[in-house]
Amino acid sequence: MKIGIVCYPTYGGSGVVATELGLGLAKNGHQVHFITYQRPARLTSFNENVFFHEVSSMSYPLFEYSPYETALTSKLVDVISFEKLDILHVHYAIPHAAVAYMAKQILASRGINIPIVTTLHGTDITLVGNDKSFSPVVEFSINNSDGVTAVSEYLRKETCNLFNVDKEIKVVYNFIDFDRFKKTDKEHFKKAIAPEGEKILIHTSNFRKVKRVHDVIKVFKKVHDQIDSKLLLIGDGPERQSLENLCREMGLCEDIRFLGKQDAVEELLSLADVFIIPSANESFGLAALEAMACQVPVISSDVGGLPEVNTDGVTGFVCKVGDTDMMAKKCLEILSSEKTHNKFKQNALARAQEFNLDNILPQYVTYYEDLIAKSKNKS
Ligand code: GMT
Repeated sequence: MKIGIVCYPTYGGSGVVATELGLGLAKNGHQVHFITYQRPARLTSFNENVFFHEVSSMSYPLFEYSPYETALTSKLVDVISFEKLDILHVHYAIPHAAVAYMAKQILASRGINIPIVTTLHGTDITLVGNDKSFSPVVEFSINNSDGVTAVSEYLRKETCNLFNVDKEIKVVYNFIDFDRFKKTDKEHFKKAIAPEGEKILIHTSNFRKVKRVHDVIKVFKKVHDQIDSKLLLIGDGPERQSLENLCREMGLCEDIRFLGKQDAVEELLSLADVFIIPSANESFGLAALEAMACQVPVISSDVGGLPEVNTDGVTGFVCKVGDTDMMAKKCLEILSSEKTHNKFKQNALARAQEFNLDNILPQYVTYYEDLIAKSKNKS
């Protein structure tokens, strides 16, 4: 198949999923065309089946905001007709699903029929998409996509609750590429970070409010009061300064390291003993799955799709949002003995294996094939 993928090229979850999916499809012999404003962050090496089409738009003094949607639509029309793509898969509804709809209409006027798949990732429905400045467009473009997928059962239900949806939404879970995400021996790193054998807690995110990273520090403080430990904070975002201030106020700067955005997250996850994700909302929690694949048990909140990934009492623990006492208690429980810790590590890995790319990728391929067949029958 010739597949077009539209996504945000950033480090964020939806861009990562879109890129890893494209790379997986390319590995399986499909031709994949990424169409976005920058080379996706995880698209780092050459692959003969992968193409990147950069969207650029002209600047003009009249434009206070550059009309990216118009430029992306034009690029889609151009790439789809020239490359003769079979299907277009857009990740994150805003603005991609509406842009895809527009491109489809223009192409139809030229006698080209292409099915569109929209994958909903979370905030495009819950936090942003639900705002009335976007919701009519989101609702329309969901209903006018040929196929719609959501990354968790929670997100599927929430989409149906928040919008008037007349489309069947298929749940296709986020996945993990075990060629990359696996525990590796990084003893020298571990010695540098925790020279006295301290336990290592870890968190990765975009440091937005919804991630509640302050809770991570509060949990760490309670754990640190009981056992020698270090905290690694990976990522960056709007809450960073306020988080650094909290570390100073709590006198924890010696034991908390802000590592910024990292490419080789799996190497740092390999050092960690417990992963903390206390989000106020999370449609899936890919970061938790990546940790589990590296054998790191997870302390998560109980919102959104997190309980679909992290099984309470098995792969870690699921606690109420904001209940940092319970999160710390459960963290200490996991770390209470090597035997208990090992059991959680093995369970985390076993659960992560259920989300292996090799199991999820065929679900997308079959879905594409069905939509292509349906759209051929229509024309
Ligand atoms: O909030 C993020 O982590 C970024 C955001 C995005 O849209 O890029 O992530 C969302 O999509 C990920 C991939 O499907 C999910 O694993 C995240 O749970 C989801 N984030 C939220 O729902 C807050």
